[in-house]
Amino acid sequence: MANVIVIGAQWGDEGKGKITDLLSRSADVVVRYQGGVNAGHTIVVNGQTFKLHLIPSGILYPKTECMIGCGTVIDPQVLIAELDQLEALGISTRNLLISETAHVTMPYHRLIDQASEERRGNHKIGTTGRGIGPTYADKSERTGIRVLDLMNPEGLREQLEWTINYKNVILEKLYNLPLLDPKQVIDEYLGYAERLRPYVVDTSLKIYDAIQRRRNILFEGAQGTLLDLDHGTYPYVTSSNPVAGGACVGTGLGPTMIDRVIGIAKAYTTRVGEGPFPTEIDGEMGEVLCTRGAEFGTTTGRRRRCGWFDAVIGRYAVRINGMDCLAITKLDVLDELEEIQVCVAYEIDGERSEHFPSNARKFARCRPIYKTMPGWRTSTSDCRTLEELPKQALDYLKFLAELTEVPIAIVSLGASRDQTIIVE
Ligand code: 2SA
Ligand code: MG
Repeated sequence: MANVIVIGAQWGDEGKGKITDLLSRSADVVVRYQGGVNAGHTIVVNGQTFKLHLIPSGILYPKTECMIGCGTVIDPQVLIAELDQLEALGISTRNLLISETAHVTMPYHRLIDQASEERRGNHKIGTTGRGIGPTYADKSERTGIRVLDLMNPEGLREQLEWTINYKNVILEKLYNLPLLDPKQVIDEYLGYAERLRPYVVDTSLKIYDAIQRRRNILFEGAQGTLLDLDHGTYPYVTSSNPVAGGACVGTGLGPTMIDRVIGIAKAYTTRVGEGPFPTEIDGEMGEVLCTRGAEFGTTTGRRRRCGWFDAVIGRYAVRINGMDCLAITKLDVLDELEEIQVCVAYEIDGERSEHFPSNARKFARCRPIYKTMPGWRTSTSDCRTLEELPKQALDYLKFLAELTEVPIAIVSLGASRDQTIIVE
């Protein structure tokens, strides 16, 4: 197993939760390296559904250490609710560690995220409204509050007094919003600090230590490649780096210590929020995928836009992440279709291109060139080996592997752990 990064190869919601949960079985340590409570993983174990936003799903395994790395942003209120939820279900959170240098989402981040989206009107990003962008903006602007600041009550009082007065000017003058009461926010966050204190450490040191002890580490990406701040469909992206490279920066680990990168892609494509999406399906077929695939956000409940598999994006994700193999999820959602389209290339301004354009304006003009594949029209959800799959389904997978130029290592055919084919 060694040190593996799991990333989303599309626009998020590829089913990373289930695959990381599966791989967590052989991992000693599971680490989140970017994003915050905009992520949402749904895991079904023995018929029980868990929704986690910040805590790695590895927490469900009693011996797995789980870390929230320095590249994440932490909303303590949500994190504590997750801890409470797990503990209420009898799941120990003793193995959780939180980076002391991760940044903290504050009430003004959520307010500014929502207000700025409203202000953008037609230019809105379609964010999750969880304050993610403003938290990362403060990190870059160097006005952020870090976990280690929370752990120092005296310093925090002074720091927050200054910061909240500064943010109040923005809230009032720019967005016409009521002012925050510094004392109230300080008291609230001091309370959170005490609840979180036992978990806070230098996670980079812990990860390095685990590597020296030859532990298997799983780096769990949130969102997906096309939502990457640098490599995604900017400005319709999130404010962090979900790509594999982000795992090094977001944990404090050198690239020579990574052994393998696994990309997760749905057998079709979905996207939440605004921004171009060449293979998006309008009308009835989009509705069919949305309903059969239960395509609603874990975090916000928003309906996901649905489209066909896009191999141009697949190849791009393979390149940007240095991907070794793919896990294809939700193949069963296509079970009843008579025909399935796969985007093999784009037409851009009258010319055929096999490559994802880094220019976002160009990307918005891309028209998909499809190859039509026959459907299989039988249920695949009980298949446990490739041989058990209908021929058309196997051909479909082979075609995806050929187009993306990486082998398919895992096929997922439903939400539960056992609805999976591991390709030997
Ligand atoms: P943000 O809130 O600043 O990160 O939003 C910026 C863009 O990133 C997209 N985004 C996501 N897209 C898919 N899944 C995400 N996580 C949740 C989930 C989404 C949900 O796992 O289901 O519940 O709605 C996620 N997080 C961010 C977002 O839609 C914007 O396009
Ligand atoms: Mg998700």
